[in-house]
Parts: sequence; C-alpha cells; structure tokens
Amino acid sequence: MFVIITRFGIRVLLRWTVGFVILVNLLTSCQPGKSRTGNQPVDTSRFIPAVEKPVDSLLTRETNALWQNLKKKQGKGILFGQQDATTSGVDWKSPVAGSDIRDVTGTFPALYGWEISGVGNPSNIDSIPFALLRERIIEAYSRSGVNTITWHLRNPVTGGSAWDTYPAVREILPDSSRHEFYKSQLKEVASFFHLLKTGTGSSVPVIFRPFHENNGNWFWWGKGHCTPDEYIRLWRFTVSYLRDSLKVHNLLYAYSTDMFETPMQYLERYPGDDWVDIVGCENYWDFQSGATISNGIAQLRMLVHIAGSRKKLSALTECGFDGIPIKNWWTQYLLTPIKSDSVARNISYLMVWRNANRKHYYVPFREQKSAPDFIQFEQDTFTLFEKDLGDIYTLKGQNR
Ligand code: BMA
Repeated sequence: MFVIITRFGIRVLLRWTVGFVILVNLLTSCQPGKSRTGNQPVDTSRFIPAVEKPVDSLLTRETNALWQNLKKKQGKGILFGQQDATTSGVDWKSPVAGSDIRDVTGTFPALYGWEISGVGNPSNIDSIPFALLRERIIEAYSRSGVNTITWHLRNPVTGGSAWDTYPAVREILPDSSRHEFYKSQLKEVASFFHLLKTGTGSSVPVIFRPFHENNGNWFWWGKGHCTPDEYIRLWRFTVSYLRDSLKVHNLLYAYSTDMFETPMQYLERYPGDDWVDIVGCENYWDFQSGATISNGIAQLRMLVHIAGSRKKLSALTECGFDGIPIKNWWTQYLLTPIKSDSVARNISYLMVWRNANRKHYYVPFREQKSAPDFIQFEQDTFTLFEKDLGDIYTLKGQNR
C-alpha cells in the first residue's frame, strides 16, 4: 500500500518501531529456555502474564497499602534497611533495645530484616528468642518501619543446617517422604506470621523472602541440589499452602537470587508472575570495589527492567561490606552509583546484613571509620530512613 509519510508520520512510525523493538527485546531477553549452565526444561507458560495485582488477592489492608505505597516511591528514594537492626549491635545484644544505626545517625532504618530459622523453638538460629523477635517486629511496624523475613530452614532430610547441601527439595514436595514434615514447618511459620498483630489487632505486613540466593550452591535449595522445576514447585507449594490453606494474608513475596549475568539466568528458577511480588538480588561482592561497581549496577538495571515489564517491585535484598574498611564506602560505592543511574535508582530498597559483634558488622558504630560518611548517606534525600518514610501503611483517604 502506498502511504504519504509526513514528518509527523515519521515520528509516529519511529516511535512505534522503537517501541516494537524494545518489546521484542524484552520478550526475548526475558525468555526462559535452556539455562547457560543446565539443560533443565523450564515451563514457559509461567512467563506470559504481567500482573499488576499482588500474589495474594486477600491481602490485609495495611499490606496492600505497603505494596501500593512502595510502587509510588519508585525512583524517588530507596528505603535503607538492616538485618537484626534492633536485636543486636556491635557491643550489645538483645534484650537491650538498641540500634547502631540510630546511635550514629539519630534515626532508625526504614526497613528491618529478620530471620526465622528455628521457628517453633524458643530462639532462632542467632539465639534471638522468638518472643523478642515478635516484639521488635511489631515495634518497627508501629514506627512505620517495613519488615522483611528470611527463613534458613534446616535441611529437612538430614536435620543439618541450611548450609547442609544434601538434596532435600525433592523430598519435601507433595507425595514425597518429608512432605508432611515440611507442612508442619510451614504451620510454625504461619503461626508466627499470625501472631504479628498490634494491640489493636492490625496484622503486621511482612516481605517474606524464603529460599533466597537460589542460584548459589551453598544452601540445600541452591543450584546443583535441585532442578529449576523442583525449586519452582517448592516455591509455589509454599505460597499456596501459606496463603490458601493456612490463611496468611499479611505477606508480600520476594524472590531473590545471588549475583547474575543475564535476565535469562535470573529467570531460570523464577516461579512466575502469579507467585512473586518483588524481584530481588543479593550482591555483596560488586559494591566492594571500584572495579566491579558497574557489574552491580548492570544487575540492578536488569532487575528494574524485569520488574517493570512484569509490574513487580525490585530490590537489592542484601548487600554490604563486612567491617566497612573503606571510609567513604556508603556515599561513593553504594549511593552515588545507584542514585546517578536513571534505571538502577528505581529499586525500592536495599538492605545490609547484621551487626553481630566487632568481627562481623555491616553498619558503623560511633567511632568506626565510615561513621561520618554513613551520616552523609543518611542525610541524602534519596536514602529513606524511618524519619523520611511517612506512613507507608495507609492509602490516601484511609485511616490506619
Ligand atoms: C550469616 C551470618 C551468621 C548467621 C546467618 C543467619 O550470614 O551472619 O552468623 O547465623 O547469617 O542469620
């Protein structure tokens, strides 16, 4: 057909062509198939729909508000968090109610990471009593902080730690030898989540991040110890059992790999858009040296693109530098590279690991060499700490 192309027409045509190329690129770059390293067939049907709605359509009002408000904050600021921020610090440990972050900056973090390995017993893997953990989680919520929880479940076959890599995933899937045991563990998890309620009965939203770093080989659910298909079945069973059978409705689900190189690699074990709210990755390595920061940023860019095309949120779910040996690490190695990248800056949050003692810590204490830089990091308007957060649990026009 003959068409007279005006300048306006060319612009429209160009826009459509560019749009089409981007779309094709996105679709093909995120296409699953054979992994670079494995030959496991992957169910491609799970990659098709891009859903705006969260995994759980019966989310509590506050959890839904958290999801919506995190979406609104994209690109405007990044929540800063720490594992065990108010249960242990460099020279103190629970039950003292402290916070190394507040000691140095005067404010609490916006996000708190917690660990529930051992749930059902009196204390978790790091000797924090569950009763105390519950208190700290509810306190964080009352201050409008965001809680995220990992679960280093002990190896369900051997009873060894999460780092015991005996291949156990296939044994806990439905109709397998340890399935009932796994269900009993999920019941403990659900009871804990059900107990996260304030005095007025509002249940505390949690970003749940089970079976993380799944492309590493150090956990029993990691690469090499289960197939992508087994991992995906485990994830889907876990979500549906918690949500549909045990009626837990205060969770957003975060899926996290360790470092990765391509979207295809990232998506190799991705459980599907109906099963994930937040796509995350954990990367300690790339932000520790000037030579590798660009790799870290490239991964965040891929993550933001993956999240955007699937209507998910993205996050740097763990990062940090044990002992923070570089004086200006916070502003020069972490904040500036992320903030100045127009794509990477769209991640919703980043979290550093815990302060256990003087040999294992990820935020500075008062006299630590990076403390002045950490204060600058906090004062930057792009980093969100508790005092910058506002009420993330209400939507406009609602009361908490
Ligand atoms: C690791 C270390 C351990 C801890 C585990 C689970 O990275 O901090 O000391 O037991 O995480 O929290």
